[in-house]
Amino acid sequence: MRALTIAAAQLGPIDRVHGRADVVERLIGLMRTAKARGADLIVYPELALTTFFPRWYIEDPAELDSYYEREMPGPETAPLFAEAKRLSIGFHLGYAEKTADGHRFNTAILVEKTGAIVGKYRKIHLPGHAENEPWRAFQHLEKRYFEPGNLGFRVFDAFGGRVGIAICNDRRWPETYRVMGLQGSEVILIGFNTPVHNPPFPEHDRLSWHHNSIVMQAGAYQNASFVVGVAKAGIEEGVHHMGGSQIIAPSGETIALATTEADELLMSTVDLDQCRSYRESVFAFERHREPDSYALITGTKGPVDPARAIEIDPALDLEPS
Ligand code: CDT
Repeated sequence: MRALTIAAAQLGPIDRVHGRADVVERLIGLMRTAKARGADLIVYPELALTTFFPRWYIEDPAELDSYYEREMPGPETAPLFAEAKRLSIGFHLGYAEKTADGHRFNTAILVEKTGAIVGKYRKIHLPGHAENEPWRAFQHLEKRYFEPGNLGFRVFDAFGGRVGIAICNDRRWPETYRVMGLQGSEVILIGFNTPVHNPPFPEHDRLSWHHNSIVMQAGAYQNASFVVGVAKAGIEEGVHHMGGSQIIAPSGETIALATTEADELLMSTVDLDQCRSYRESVFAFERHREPDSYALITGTKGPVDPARAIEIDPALDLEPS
């Protein structure tokens, strides 16, 4: 048995008036409660330090810049690192990153119980659009405000296991999980901010919770990993963000589920050895995968017509004997 006690720290809304110091204080409060309940690791959502600013078309560069962290820890986040070290608890934190050479990423870090950063991931699948679209009730300008991540889907040996990180929209893509599964992931941490309303296709709105669960449950099962999905939830600046935070076992079963759209801690003590029975049987990749038949997965970004598909994978044109 390799036990790991995980606290998924769903956050309720963070509005523009809430400064970093207030938010960090809130995160520290949740951290203390999680520690008191025995947590080894507390997982905060995507962009956990500010409101979800991609909902606005922001023309003032100084205002836009105010949402990004230039250093981690910085002056306002240092107390979170200090408290983690004092309590001996690890954490995962999502934030907007601006690098020294001016690149902007939607980033998450993994911090060990010592307060040392042991993992960093920059969001690869950026949803939404790059230009202002005033017909929408609200914008989703991640394609304007971030570059696609350049660190790949890495895993980190930490907390007695192998930990992967993905961010929000990444959870909808099977490739995200499989690349980490192929590196032996055991726990995949996913922070998210998901508006319930989908402006181009409002008929999907009622399915937000269903889609949130099925993608993470499938990712967990198919890759023999625990998945910890953590939302920023509730009505934030007038936009309803879904909750639906959950901890999922490698069986694909949800073992802890948020019941509110506010600050809420979901606790679960998991046995990382539970990954083995799936990894050694139905998902023993080394025995059962057939990568020679997956050429289209990396050979094209979008759909192709059959003639182009054959160019990428000539097996698609073989005459059956
Ligand atoms: N933050 C994020 O990636 N949210 C998206 C919203 C839908 S796309 C406009 C998501 O996939 O949950």
